[in-house]
Amino acid sequence: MSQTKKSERSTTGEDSNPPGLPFADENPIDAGGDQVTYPDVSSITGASLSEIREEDRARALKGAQLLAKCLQLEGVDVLFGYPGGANLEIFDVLRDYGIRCIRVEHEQGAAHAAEGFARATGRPGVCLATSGPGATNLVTGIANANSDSVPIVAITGNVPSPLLGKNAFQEVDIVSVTAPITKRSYQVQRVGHIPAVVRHAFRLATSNRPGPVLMDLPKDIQQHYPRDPEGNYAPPRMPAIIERLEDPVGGFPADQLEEACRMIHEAKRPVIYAGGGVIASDASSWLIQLAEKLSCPVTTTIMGLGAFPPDHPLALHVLGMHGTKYANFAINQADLVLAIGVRFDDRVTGKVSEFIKHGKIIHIDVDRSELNKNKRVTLPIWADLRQALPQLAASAQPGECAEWVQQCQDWRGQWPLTVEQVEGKGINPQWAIHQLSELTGGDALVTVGVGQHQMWAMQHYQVRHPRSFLSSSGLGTMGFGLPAAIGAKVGCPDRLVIDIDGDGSLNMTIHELSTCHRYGLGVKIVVINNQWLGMVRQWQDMIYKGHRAESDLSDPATSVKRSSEVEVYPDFVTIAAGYKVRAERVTRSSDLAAAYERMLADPEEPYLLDVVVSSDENVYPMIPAGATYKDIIMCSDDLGHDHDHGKKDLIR
Ligand SMILES: Cc1ncc(C[n+]2csc(CCOP(=O)(O)OP(=O)(O)O)c2C)c(N)n1
Ligand SMILES: [Mg+2]
Repeated sequence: MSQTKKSERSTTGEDSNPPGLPFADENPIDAGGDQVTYPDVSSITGASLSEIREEDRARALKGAQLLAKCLQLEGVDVLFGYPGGANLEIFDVLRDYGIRCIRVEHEQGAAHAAEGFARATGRPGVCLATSGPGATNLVTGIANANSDSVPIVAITGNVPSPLLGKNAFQEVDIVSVTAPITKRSYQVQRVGHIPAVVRHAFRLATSNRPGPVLMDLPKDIQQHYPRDPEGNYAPPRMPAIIERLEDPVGGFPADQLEEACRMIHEAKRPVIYAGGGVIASDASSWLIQLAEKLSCPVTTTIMGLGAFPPDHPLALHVLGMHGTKYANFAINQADLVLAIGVRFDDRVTGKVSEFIKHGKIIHIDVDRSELNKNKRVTLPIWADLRQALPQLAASAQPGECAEWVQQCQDWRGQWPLTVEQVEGKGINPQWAIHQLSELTGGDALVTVGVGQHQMWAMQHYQVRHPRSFLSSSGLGTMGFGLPAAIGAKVGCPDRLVIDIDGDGSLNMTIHELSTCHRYGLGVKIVVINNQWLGMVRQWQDMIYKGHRAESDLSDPATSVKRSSEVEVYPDFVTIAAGYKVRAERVTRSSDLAAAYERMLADPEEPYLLDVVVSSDENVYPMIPAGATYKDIIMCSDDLGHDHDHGKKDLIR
């Protein structure tokens, strides 16, 4: 995310508001009709209870309570966290404010769970960690939320203010660490600032292009009570009234709407390229209306999966490195591309100068800095999709594109994504995912790890609803799947949530099985177990002459590897048993359907199904990094043999 980022840090002992933090409650407040006059927040300091006038003590709230109250006012009723010395004050009071904490097993899981919650529900997710290692364990999840524009609020405790900057026990300057990977990172300097910081954090996380915000509370801030110079208890207004940090982005400027409509009407080969922005702004139904009105084929990014129905006659499915051949051909042969809520990621474009080389591009995005960033476009439009798509759907008129639609449909028929299960052979991983898609009717909320299984899930799980395919797309974080599924299940308890994971990826956060058990979260985990860091193995085979350095996950002590009755390693079924999560392994294709049925039988029960698949499958289609759609590799035969290089030379 390339929005302006700032960190708001206090220096120890500094008494003023952090610069640039517009606390509107410095002035007497129109308290929205509650007739109470609140003190000037800059005159509120924090002090221990004994320093507050005796008669005020019974009703006085300390910093941790003010925080919990403010979270409650933001509508937070659940968060994901892990306790430690620097946040115990907060843990101590959460329940009093109706806030449930899902205690994960590692703080990375808390951040991913907050992401899963946010992406599944559309509401901001909250995670809470202690100082030092607790805070740094959040960092991967915060970076992940930043890459995928997910609104989360990360709360960290820190050492008491007087110890800041002194390399105190478990002190990390988490505000500086996270400044480049958040929309903003705050450190609360004074008890009276808590309501304004909370309000800012939630507004900023969710406004315009969403993203992560961090707020760091030194321990004394959590422990102290707000008081004025006379020793009166002086609670700041809750919620604070704040100035807006980001101006809302509107719809189309009139002249641009006219220009866009003209371009659309003239186009003979239009394609819509839709991304995560459509899902984040809940604009999928407008996307469908627009596509249908214009008879315009639609391809989505992995972030946009679920924004357009996969069985729609205009659907071209996913584009990019492992997208469909027909989507990649269509977008590159289009004369007009409507790029909606996308960011021209290199995994989509390949060689960017060749991407959509001849077509015009209209790019609509809420983040102005995305426009003309990776790819120069014909008409950049800075607009909120919630307004821009209805405007376009109302005003645009289709051109003459019937032949083009037919062409796209012919391509779809010509180059379908196929799955093949040969009787008696090891389970084909694509087929296993296809079967799951069929069995669940594409209605599940799916999370994934990172690797081949992620790409196969993207290709073969027919996602039918927005907010239903949660993938670490921008950062590619192995270990995302299980904690994200936990967050999604907490947010959407009535939905079927399935983590389609890789054996390597799951290993990174498998301890969160305990969270599933502890809180009775009926998350289903399907391990596409190929006994490899499969995507690494694929690249090593293609680029490093088959030198499979450190990508084998199987047990070196086992002589028979990766046949259908193998001794797989690690033994996920036994690990799951250790966490008291029911699990089974399936190695034969003929047993898979029944195993899925058993897994899905009880929606309340967490369940791990270890699907041992054939280990040498590769992900195709594949456009090698930095190549173009013409270089697409459809199967291993395309790579040629040693004497004839085929497309091998493209892969570097
Ligand atoms: C935290 C992290 N470390 C390393 C990588 C690099 N990486 C990308 S895919 C992959 C292999 C993943 O293996 P697995 O989860 O078993 O999935 P598979 O490809 O076998 O389906 C690796 C190591 C990564 N994406 N994330
Ligand atoms: Mg694997």
